[in-house]
Amino acid sequence: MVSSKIFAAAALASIASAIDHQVKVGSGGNVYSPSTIPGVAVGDTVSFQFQGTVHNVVQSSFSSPCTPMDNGFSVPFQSSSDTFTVNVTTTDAIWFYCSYQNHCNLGMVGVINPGTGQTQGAFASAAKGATVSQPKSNSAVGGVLGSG
Ligand SMILES: [Cu+2]
Repeated sequence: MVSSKIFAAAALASIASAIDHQVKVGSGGNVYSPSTIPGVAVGDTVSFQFQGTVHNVVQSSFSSPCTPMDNGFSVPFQSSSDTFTVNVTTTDAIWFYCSYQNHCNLGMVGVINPGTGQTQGAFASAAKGATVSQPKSNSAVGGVLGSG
């Protein structure tokens, strides 16, 4: 029974220390604010908070900035004030973009846990001339879409 108590305490500690990193989507233009989210630990969440203008969030890769990543997260276009929450399960860089019209080309891209030499600015530069592709799913994938 001692070991199960230790396990329960460790589980509680990890829940208590998880941080929700909030990102505004389309606040003041075709941007994520912030567009670079460093220091996100495994077990933390990132909440993309839509602001009433049409945008979405689609996970991609550094090498293909405006193309959905296989098995990545995505959410359909939102024009409400809903929130899309993603659980972070890696400390590797997580790249994302908006697939509405040419927003990705305009620099509506972001990164969770950028790596050395792979910054949001470098990603945005690569995104300028990229073909913008849509996610395969018409529903939220890899995260939870909720109100508020
Ligand atoms: Cu957008």
